[in-house]
Amino acid sequence: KAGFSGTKNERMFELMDGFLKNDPVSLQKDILHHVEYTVARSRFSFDDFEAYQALSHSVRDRLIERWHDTQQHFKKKDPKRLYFLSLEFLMGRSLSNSVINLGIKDQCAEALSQLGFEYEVLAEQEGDAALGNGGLARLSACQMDSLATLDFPAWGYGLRYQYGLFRQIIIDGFQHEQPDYWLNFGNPWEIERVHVSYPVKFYGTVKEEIVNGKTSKVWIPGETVEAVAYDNPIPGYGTRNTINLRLWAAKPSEGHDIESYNTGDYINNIVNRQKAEIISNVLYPDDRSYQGKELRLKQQYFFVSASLQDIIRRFKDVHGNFDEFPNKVALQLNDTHPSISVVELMRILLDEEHLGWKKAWNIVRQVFTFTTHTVLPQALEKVPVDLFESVLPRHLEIIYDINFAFMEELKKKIGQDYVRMSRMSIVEEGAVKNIRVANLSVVCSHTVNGVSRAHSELLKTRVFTDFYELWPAKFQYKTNGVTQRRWIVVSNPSLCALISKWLGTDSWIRNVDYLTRLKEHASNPDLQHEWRMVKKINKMRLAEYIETMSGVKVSLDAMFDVQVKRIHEYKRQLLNILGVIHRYDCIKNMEESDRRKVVPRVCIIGGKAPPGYEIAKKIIKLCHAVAETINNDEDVGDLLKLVFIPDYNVSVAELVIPGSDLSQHISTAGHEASGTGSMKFLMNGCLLLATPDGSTNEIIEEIGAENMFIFGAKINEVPALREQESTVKSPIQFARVVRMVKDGYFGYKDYFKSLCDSIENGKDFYLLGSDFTSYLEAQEAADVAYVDKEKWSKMSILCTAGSGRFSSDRTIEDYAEKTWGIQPCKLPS
Ligand code: AZC
Repeated sequence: KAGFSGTKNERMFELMDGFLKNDPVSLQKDILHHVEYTVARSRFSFDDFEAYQALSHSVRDRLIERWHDTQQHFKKKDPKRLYFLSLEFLMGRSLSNSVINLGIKDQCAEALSQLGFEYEVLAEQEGDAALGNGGLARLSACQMDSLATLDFPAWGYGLRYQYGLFRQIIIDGFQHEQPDYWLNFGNPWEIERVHVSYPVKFYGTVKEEIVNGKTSKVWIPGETVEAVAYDNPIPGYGTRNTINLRLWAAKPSEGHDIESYNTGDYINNIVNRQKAEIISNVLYPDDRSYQGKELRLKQQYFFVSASLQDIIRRFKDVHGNFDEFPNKVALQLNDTHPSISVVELMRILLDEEHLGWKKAWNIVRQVFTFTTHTVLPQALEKVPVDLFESVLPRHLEIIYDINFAFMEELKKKIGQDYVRMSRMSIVEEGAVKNIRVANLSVVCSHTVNGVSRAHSELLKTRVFTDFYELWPAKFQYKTNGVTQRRWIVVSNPSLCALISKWLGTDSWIRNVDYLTRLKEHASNPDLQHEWRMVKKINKMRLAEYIETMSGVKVSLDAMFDVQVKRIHEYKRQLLNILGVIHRYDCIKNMEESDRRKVVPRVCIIGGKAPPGYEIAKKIIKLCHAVAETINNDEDVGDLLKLVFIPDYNVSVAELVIPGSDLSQHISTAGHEASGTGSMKFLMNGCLLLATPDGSTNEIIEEIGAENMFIFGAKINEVPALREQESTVKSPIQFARVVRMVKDGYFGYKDYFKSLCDSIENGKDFYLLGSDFTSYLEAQEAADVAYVDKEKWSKMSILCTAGSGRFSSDRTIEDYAEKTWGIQPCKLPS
């Protein structure tokens, strides 16, 4: 431009015409540009999907600008960074979330409408990024949103699976799994970084070498695989800060076994090379049992090794030695899955940086923090020593050394208590020798977090008792939270508008404490009326969806009673179904005059069963069998419907949760570490019918038991009840409904036999029988409350008003302060 006299950088910025603009016309230009040049369709003819792609690229361009500035800013300020290591992230859709966080939804909608497209229709085109199983993985996604929004200098690291969580299809009531090849139609939200790649080694042998007069270990790998970075920008809300989720994909390594090419079998060698990609191919679809799988161990090490190389490279760009490492780096272990990273960091510091044991160990113990998400013993990972030795021979040596040092330390503290020492050892002796990954994580982390207060108590008293006695200060908890951006603003726009109207501000989207002010209006008939209207809109959407998916027409006057989550015995979907059978049985046996008093219900169940979990799959089939009977029974009509929503995932949740009146969180007390579904329902003003498990106790504190329907044994009552279980007869109603299933009332008599056996007297581990009576009472209380519209509306408003404590913003602030020691690092606006 004439008269230009700035620096080269300024000149370039000027040539770019500054930052992209967000007015509808600029957006239109960008969309058309991407239609033509990125999607390569004619601007005169493109369909909804192509418009979605072009829109996404336009939004992504804006994310990239912010991403660059954020990274530049972090680089300049060099704050302590948090690295969030997780094998699973359940991100769902990105478009709807990005336009909200960038504050450009309305502009996009306007731009599109002038081009003849509807924003909502385009947003529906996007498939879910389902790189995770359930609660743990969705929690990671919510926490990334909060980290970005609160301006924390954070990075997420994970695996870029080619196949996400399987798609559930239902044929004749049975679950079938179909691969989720989610990248089939491209993924506009990721940026492939071909120049960011690291070699990851496996197998081979370890030998000793003399380096600078000292003996050093050298690992000669048997296989090398390349990890290539794919970056996924995560925008904050109401800030320009945009952080990164870096996912690794496995590619054959250039240096891979060159020798073998000289053998002449060219084609076969290429095929073998290609096998490297298997590592990041597929997500394990059961997050509770994966003992002893070689591929699983390789996945874990692969993503951890690449991440640490990346983190250390970034650190070394600025720092000449490792003294500052603990002041600049916090490494968060999301469950035990990334825990091999403690050993990998030790290996790097010892064998590559030659720091010496004491110094290396001192660093490792200052940087790692560990959060566990379960109490189920089968989810505490163990890896057979043989497997470890073959895949990661040097790491096994280091684990033995860590364990030796730990045992020595222990001996000094507790004396020669060998029984206790063997319980705490990282190496489990026995017929098959195992590495106890949970023990490794506890020993090497400076803080161990539970995900609710109750969970933390269980960790102290049942799971890690010995460790708690040894290091009480290490044990903390951070009650989980979910992001109100996705779970209200994105998924429930009508409620979002209503809340902002009544609060006179939308500040609650960033500062959720504002929500409590809704309490003042909870009894206001005008708000109550508008609140019910919003619920009705959402119920209509859900009813339409149900009809499309299952062909069942449901009445909007009925109470929508929902249980959606992974299917597991401890979550007790079976209790729910038996409750529905009881309700059905009662209606069938009623006089016509009494039927008029029944509160109509639509019972909705959804969730995936792990493919190898037989009982869980039977529960799904039972749900369909019972639904078939009930939904076709003219005696019952609209008084009761049962529907199963197939392929439950994040985007289905966004539809289901806002449309629910009541939601069930009915795990056997002491089994749900926290539960986060309950928090999403709470935010959307759905009443909870729940057991006092996980975070429920904290929800009770916040909104009062009188605004919920709580039932069932308490955590500390469960062990005794289990012991008595075989001697106490289960209630008569329970025996009756189980008998109906057993006798083949719903068909498939033989198929359901083992399911019924699993809850028979003496075998009812999850205490369905023992909790059944109080469950029915809670359901009755919900019926009574539902009839009183004013009361119900007030309770519903109080749920939303009390949900602020369960925002992931609160959780993340707590982690930042008490666990990670990080500070916000905000881009100037
Ligand atoms: C889940 C817990 O089951 C759930 O209670 C918790 O709310 C959630 O994590 C987030 O902390 N756990 C998992 O999804 N998976 C494992 C392996 O625990």
